[in-house]
Amino acid sequence: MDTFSKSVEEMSINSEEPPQEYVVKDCSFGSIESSDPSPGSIPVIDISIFSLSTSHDPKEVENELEKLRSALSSGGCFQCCRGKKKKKKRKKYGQRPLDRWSPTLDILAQLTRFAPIPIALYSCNTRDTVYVTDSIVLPSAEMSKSVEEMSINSEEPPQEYIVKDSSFGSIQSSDPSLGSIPIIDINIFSLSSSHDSKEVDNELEKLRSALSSGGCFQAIGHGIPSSLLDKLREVAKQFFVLPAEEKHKYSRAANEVEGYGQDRVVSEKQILDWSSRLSLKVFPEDQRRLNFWPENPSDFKDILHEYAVKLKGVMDILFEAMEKSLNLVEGSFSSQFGDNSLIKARFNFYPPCSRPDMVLGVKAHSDRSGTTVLLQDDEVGGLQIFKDDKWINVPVIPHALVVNLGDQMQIMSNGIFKSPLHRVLTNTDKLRISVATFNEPEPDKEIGPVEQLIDEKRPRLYRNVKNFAAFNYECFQKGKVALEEAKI
Ligand SMILES: O=C(O)CCC(=O)C(=O)O
Repeated sequence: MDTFSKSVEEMSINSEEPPQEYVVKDCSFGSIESSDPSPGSIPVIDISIFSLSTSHDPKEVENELEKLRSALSSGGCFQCCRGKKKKKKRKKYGQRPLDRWSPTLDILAQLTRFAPIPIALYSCNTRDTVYVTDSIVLPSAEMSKSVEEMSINSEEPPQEYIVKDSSFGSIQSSDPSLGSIPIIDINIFSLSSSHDSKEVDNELEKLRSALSSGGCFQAIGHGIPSSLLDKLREVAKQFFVLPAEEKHKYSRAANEVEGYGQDRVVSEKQILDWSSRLSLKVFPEDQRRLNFWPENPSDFKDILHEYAVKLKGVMDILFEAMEKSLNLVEGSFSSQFGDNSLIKARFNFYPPCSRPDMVLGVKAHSDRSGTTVLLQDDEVGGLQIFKDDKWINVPVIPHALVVNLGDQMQIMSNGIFKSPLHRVLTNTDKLRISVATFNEPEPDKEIGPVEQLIDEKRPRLYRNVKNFAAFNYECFQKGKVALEEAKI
């Protein structure tokens, strides 16, 4: 249509009557005239009060926090200002250029670092109005403290950390029997090893059995030098014990996964983990966001890089062995990950906690990855795997790597391999460090059960899924389990 192809700018300049296509006929949200013109329906909040560097009294901060909570949980929208409005003539809030607001926006990002929903900042039509696309869970006064701070002051964990009940048994319900997690010498699977085929077959059978029962084993003979593993734990510890301001240089933004921070809050009922984390993408190498890689300690980057390269080799050996253990065609699993599969590292820091009977370092979960390889603390245990309906301690073997499968391998193996539930306990006097690395397929690749593993006796259990990470996140927010939702 002729008029339709004109731009709104053109029509406006000529003061033309808007064509039919622009005319709002009816709307389930009320007519255009039915708006409330009263000013003040959109709250104005002075967010400078939340800045760490201000010296407002706690009552003032609490009032403004309450105003913020109320604004976001009613309209989901507010206008922010910074400091008290001065009497003398100055520009209105809404007319400042957005770049002058960036410190304000930083404060807001800090404040809402628990928010799962990206905060959209609109600078054109709504001018500097900060608009939150959905209700967010705001940190209570206690929640905004880090677990490190609370641990140093031996504070009682706030309610948000207390595990109330669990369908998988209470915190105390663990079985301390050691040795139930198999130990596998993966050197036997490497091409350069000179083991006879009987030995290889025995170890492959052990691998198949471990992965199809508990979904977890401890790998020895992986070839990564013990000195490198020790250094990795050491730089992790050096980073986490830095002052808060230093660590906050690497803080994860509200809508991001990478960076330093605590548990991401995605639902109001979520029980928080007594741990801090630093999450970094290590492969593909060109997707590394080095601004999140700590400068301090100075050898952090090199040590992580060296570990990651060696670990990639270990993961390749594991894929091949897993395929062989099920008599699959070579590449049945690995090809589903793609040439640019992801490896993400998560450094976990668990400070001592005064209530290990009521608080978990990490709540029970299965990993959404394909395969997870975990370097445990060399002294302090805490990791437990849910196997045969009970929680089993994973013993500390200082230079072994704990391998546990993730949900995507359970799907690819058509349910033969298991992605185990696991959790981490806290303790009263020792801090614990671990480094988990997650291998995931390229997000655009569709994954699904390997055809060779589908037959009449074992029909296809799962449908094909693309971008499992996003699917998993969506399910979690709705209180659903991704593996269940992927079932046919
Ligand atoms: O710290 C551990 O032992 C386990 C960590 C873990 O489960 C995770 O990072 O997902």
